[in-house]
Amino acid sequence: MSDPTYTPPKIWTFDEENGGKFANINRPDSGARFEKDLPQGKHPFQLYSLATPNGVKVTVMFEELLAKGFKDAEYDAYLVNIMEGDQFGSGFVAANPNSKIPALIDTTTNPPTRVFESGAILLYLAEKFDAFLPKDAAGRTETLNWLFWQMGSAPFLGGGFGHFYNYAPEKYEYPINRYAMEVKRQLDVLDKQLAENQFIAGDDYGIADMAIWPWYGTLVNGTLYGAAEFLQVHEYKNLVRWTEEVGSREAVKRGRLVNRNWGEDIEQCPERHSASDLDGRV
Ligand SMILES: N[C@@H](CCC(=O)N[C@@H](CS)C(=O)NCC(=O)O)C(=O)O
Repeated sequence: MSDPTYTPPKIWTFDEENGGKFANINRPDSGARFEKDLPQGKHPFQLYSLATPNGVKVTVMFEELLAKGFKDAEYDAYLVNIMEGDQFGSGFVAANPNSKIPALIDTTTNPPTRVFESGAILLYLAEKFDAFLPKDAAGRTETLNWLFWQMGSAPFLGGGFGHFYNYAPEKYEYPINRYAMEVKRQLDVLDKQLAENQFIAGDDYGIADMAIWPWYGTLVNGTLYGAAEFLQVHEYKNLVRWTEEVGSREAVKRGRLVNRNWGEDIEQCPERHSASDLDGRV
């Protein structure tokens, strides 16, 4: 497996054995693998997701909107078990042709609107409710700078560092070094930004914080990949301060539990159809 003399063949071919932990779901093609409609509840928004960092961004946004008093932000959240391949059912693929959680259907439009990619979902909801996104051009642009920074940067943290440090079948020095360096560089970018600003995009908490916290906040608080010591995250003092401040928000605590089907019983809320589904868990 870790043959240092490996020479790529002239043409790459698919070998299921090379998929590691994700061998049963990864394939080099896209599209539906089986027929299955998505369930649908009674609320305006239907979310199909899982409590991974990309999923949590959206459930935190919904909980923040509800906490702010937007009653029309009620949502049904259904569990998509990506390790069992739920994302390849025909209904899910119709909602997101990229077969990745989170996927959202806004049933208040005619026809219903599908929204996929967590950053697009945050922006869609922020615009729809006119919340968590500054109205002035400069503030809005700065928020979008950081929202898109997250979308471009987190794959190096997740698909790069997290994959090789945590999931790969063996530890390989070259990729772990490469991605640890890049992730530390990213942590330094955030730390410097947070030295000058209370929140990521300035004085106000918003969708940039919601996008970045589930990845970088959980890395810093030690709940992502168990890599806090390896990356010496305590050195990023401003990032630690922000991680604690954002993590202590009630809506963040609630959002983290939605579509979660692991951990202690009290931390699990695989489906959410009403606020009371989370009561007593936070
Ligand atoms: N850029 C996408 C990434 C979504 C993503 O990678 N989702 C993962 C879980 S965190 C997934 O659904 N993986 C299933 C698969 O790759 O088959 C977003 O932000 O929405």
